[in-house]
Amino acid sequence: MRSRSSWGIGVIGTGGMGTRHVENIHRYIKGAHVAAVMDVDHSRAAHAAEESGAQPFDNAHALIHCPEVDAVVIAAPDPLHAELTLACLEAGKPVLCEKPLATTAADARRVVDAELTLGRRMVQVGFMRHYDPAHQAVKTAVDSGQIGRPLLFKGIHRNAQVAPGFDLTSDFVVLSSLTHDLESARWLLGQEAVEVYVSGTATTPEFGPEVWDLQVVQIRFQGGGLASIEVYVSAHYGYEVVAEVVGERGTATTGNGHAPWIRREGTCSRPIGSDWLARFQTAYVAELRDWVASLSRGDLSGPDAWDGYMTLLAAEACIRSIRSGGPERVTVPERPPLYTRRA
Ligand code: ISE
Repeated sequence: MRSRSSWGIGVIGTGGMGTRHVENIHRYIKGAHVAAVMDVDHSRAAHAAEESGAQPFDNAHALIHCPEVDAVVIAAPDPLHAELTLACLEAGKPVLCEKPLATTAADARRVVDAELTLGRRMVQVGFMRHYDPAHQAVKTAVDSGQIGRPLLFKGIHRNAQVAPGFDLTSDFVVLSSLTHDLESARWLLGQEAVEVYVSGTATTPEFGPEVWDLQVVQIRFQGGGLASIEVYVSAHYGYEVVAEVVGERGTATTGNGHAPWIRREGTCSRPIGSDWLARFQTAYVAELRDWVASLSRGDLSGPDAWDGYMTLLAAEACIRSIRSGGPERVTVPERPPLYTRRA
C-alpha cells in the first residue's frame, strides 16, 4: 500500500451505519479523512458531506474511481455489497465492507476468487464484534486455556424492534442479524460449522405468520464444538448481545462494562441501549482505527473475505433448515493460504 499523510476514505451509503462511519472517521481516526460520500438520497449524502467536508456523489462507481478516494467503506444495502466490493478490487481500492459480504455464498466466493487472483488481501468485512472489548476478553480467556477446551458457544442477539414498514423475512433475519453470531461462534471456538438446525416462531403478526422474527439455532462444528444461538429482532425491551463460551473447566461470558449497575430506592438496574450503534460504538471506532493502520502497513489483519464466505455458507444452511424443518449440512472448503491466520 502507498504511504500517505492521510487516507482519503469514500463512504458508500449514508443511512444509520454509513453516517456513523462518516462521523467516526471525521472525529476520531488519525491518518484518515472522509474524502467522499455517496447515497441515492441526495439530501442524506449532502448532509453527510457537509458534516465531514467530503465531496457528495450520487453514483457509487464514480466515488470508487474518484482520485481523492484511496479506500472505500461500503455501508450500502446488503444486496449491493458483493458487486461494490468487486468494483473496488477492480479499481485497486482497499475496502471495508459492512456485513454480510454478500447475500449468497456464491457471490462471497466471487470476492474470495478476485482476491486470490490479485494475490493479496484487500477486503475487510465489518464484523465489529472482533473489536468489542467484551468479546475480545472472552476470546483472550478461551485462547489462554483458562476455561479448558472450548465446548459450546451460547449467543443471545436481541434487537428492540425492526424499523417500521420494513419488509422483514426469515431469511433477512439470518443474513442481516444471525451472521454476526455465526461469525462470533466460529471466531471464539476457532472451528467451522458443519451442521445447523433452525427452529423459530413468528411473534409479530404484522410481519406475517411465516416470518420467524425469533429464531433458535443449533450448530455442530468440525472440531466437535457446539453452539446454541437465539436471535430475536422484536424483543421490545432494548438491544442486547451476549456471548458465552463453555469450556471443560469453566466459562467466559461477555460483560456489559459500558453500562454500570445502579442501585437506588430498593432497586438494582443497568441501562440497556436501544440499538447497535450505541452498544458497539467503541468497537466501530477501534475497527476503523485498525483498518486504517493496516492500510498503512499494507497488511490487512481484520476479519476477511474468507470469514465473510464461511459465515455465508453457514447462513445459507440455516435458510435451508428453515425451509426443510430439519438439520442441514455445511460443506467446508479448504482455506487458501492467502487467508491463513497468523497466530
Ligand atoms: C444490523 O444490520 C447490525 O449489523 C447489528 O449489529 C445487528 O445487531 C442487527 O441485528 C442488524 O440488523
